[in-house]
Amino acid sequence: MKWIIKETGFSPERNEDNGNRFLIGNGYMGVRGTLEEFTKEQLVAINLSGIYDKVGDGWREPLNAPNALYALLQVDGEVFHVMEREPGEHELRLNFREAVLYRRSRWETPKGKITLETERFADMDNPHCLYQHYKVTVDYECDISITTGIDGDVWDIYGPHYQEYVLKQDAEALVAEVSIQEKRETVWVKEELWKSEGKEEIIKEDKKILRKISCSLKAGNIFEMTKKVNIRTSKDDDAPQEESFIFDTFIRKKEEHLAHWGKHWEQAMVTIEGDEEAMEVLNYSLYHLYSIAPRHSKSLSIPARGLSGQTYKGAVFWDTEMFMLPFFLYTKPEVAKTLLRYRIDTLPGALNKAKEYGYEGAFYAWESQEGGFDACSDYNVTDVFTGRPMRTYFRDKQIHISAAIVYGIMRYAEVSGDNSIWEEGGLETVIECARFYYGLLIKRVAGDCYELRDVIGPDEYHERVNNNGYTNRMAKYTFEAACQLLDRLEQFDNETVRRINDKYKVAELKNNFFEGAANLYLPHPDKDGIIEQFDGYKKLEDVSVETVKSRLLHEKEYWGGAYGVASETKIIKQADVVTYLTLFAQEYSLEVLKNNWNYYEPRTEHGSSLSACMYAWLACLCDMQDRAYPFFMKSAMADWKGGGKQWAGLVYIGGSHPAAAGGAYMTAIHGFAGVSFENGEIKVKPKFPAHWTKMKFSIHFMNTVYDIEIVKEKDDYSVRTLSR
Ligand code: IFM
Repeated sequence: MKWIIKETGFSPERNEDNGNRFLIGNGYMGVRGTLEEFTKEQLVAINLSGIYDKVGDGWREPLNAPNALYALLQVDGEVFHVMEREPGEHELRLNFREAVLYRRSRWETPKGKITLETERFADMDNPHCLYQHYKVTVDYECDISITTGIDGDVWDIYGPHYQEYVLKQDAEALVAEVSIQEKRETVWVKEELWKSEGKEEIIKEDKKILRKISCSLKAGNIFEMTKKVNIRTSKDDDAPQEESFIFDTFIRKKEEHLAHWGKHWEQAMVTIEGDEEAMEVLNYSLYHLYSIAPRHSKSLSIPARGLSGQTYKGAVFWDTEMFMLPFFLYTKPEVAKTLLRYRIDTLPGALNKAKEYGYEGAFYAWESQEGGFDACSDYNVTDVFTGRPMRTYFRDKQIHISAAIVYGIMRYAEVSGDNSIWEEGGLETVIECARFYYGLLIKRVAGDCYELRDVIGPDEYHERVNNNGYTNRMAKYTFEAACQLLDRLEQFDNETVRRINDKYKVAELKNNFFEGAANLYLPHPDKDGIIEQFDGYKKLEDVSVETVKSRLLHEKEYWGGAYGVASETKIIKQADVVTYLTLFAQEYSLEVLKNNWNYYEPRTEHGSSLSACMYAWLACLCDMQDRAYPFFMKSAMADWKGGGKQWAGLVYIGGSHPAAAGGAYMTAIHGFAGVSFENGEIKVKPKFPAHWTKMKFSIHFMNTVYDIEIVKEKDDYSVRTLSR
């Protein structure tokens, strides 16, 4: 495998996608794969994890740090900026084994050639640091200058967030200290630079502090500079690591960085023989996940668009627990725990949200920011026709979010065997989520079962529906999980038992949850084996995705909500019943699984990047690997290819797609490799696509690392599972 994603030739229309495709990061920050001379117009962003700000009536969103990687080249007084002077040769190349982004641009001038080569990486050992190498080669005698330093005029969607700028030169370093509005937090950026030669002039502008480095080069000469960028915020509580930045720091840091990633891949790489392309795009997906993993914190999660910008308000959705978690759980369980601790620590936010609606228990934020604050607005989409906010019900009605957190915690305990999660508040989290669903159960006078009415399932195009199968089954799962934990309460440590007994009437809760689980209505397969997505779905207009699309009056029009083109039809946004059946496949016959896949797939727009992987995984469970494969590839290529949906109405939703990356991993491990965990054991029942001959990967299970190798010979598989 080459471990390379590259783009050859410069096309300005690719700038936006390339920002996502060539992203580097270390969990503390994500650096969009934009070019050195770019500014906010080309969506440059050093997106910071876990720090948010709100300006006026705008949406609260995460911060982009001042950009200290900025550098603009001039030769003999003329600007060499790709947008103004197209390079004859241009290549962006991300080596995702190394996690280093390389750029090479060459301009031909009447006098000769100018070549610019850069590389950058985000330090994996010190999450505050970024490194950059910048090299100019000329083949004729000329004067060059590089204007470089800190560009504090950052890209914001709902900014500007920085209120006060303190820009200074401190010893040799340039420093920008910017204070943000909402809570008067501060972001500091320090740029230290080593250069091969040249004189320097400091330029201070409103929001920028730059140095213009000038020198004369002879034909064949090279100018080089390396940079260390240090970013801290007032939220950081770790001690700064003071280290002088000298000539060979970049080289040494790069070696350490490569060693770190080398170790990571020993654990995380998935080898696929017989399909180089699939192996490449899958591991590229894993690169994205690891680049945004919050390893520097004990309690932090991953936003739906990773660290690629401020889209979706930098908020955490169910994407993390349902799609990204397995990768971390099987390869870096400590990161999985960090993600779940974020949910446990934001339980107070979920309890408050429930109270706000007059509910019991924990209603987690649909779009979670710091402290579990729900960033989801009641008007979350802007209408393309009127420019007005549209009332949407994601925040109020997407109640399946709380069950996703329970699902994540249960999976963590089951796979890691780490019971400390219960002592740390996992138990209360599950109980409060179960209390939430219990309080929402509705029983009709004449009926004999409980219902969950007025909800939104994973398919967001149909709002305020009754008895969404996925939601009901996940609520039942939550009751079952809570019952199971309360049943074995006495096995937990004394302190946990005491805490729970002090807080709750355990016997009563057990009764309630048992009753909830036993009586909650679940839609049964009809005579054709189809599970109705929600009450009344079958009566909706049965048209094709293309027909619905043809009814759009505007390309950015939102398909769902009260007047959306899909709302009165059977066309759904993303896997819904299919997600339900994937997670609970063992409860249904193969025929039911297949019938639903065949029924819902043509009715699914796949308008969310979360959709394809569920179709892929369920297809594997239905022994339809050939049908699974294109969906798997779609999921794994969400960022490799780019071109995903950019707009929901007039709201920008572009960025990277970590849930699709995690979904591709789940499909590979659970679908094609057929891994499951039963009674404390790993079971492997492979179902390869026709051309795959071998898979190799490692999995953490119950505190042990297992190396799994599956070889396909003719129609037979041999499986070798070795514990390390
Ligand atoms: O969580 C998803 C949701 O299911 C569909 N809309 C986008 C969200 C963030 O990825």
